[in-house]
Amino acid sequence: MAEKLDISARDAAIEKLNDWELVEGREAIAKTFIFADFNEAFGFMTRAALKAEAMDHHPEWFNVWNKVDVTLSTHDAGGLTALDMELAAFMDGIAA
Ligand code: H2B
Repeated sequence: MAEKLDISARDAAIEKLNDWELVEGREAIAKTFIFADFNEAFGFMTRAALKAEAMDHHPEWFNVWNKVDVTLSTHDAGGLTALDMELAAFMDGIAA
């Protein structure tokens, strides 16, 4: 099972990401992705879903038209792990 990152490793990993923020009140990171339209937003979600399934690590997310709110946390570990950072970096890469 993935190990929870300690605070300094967690903060260093978040720094390397593009605009992800710690969620208040729980150990998770979140980001809102805005796309040109639903087609682009859903394309992003489709690519991210395939990656998530391959990793067996799944996002919490909410989509309205061109907007995708994503929250990442490792439920099994009760906090943030390298898996969250890997999936966040992947999402940054495909949204760029
Ligand atoms: N996704 C996330 N974000 N955290 C988990 O702990 C997790 C997951 N665990 N996807 C996986 C599935 C686990 O429930 C299955 C049984 O491997």
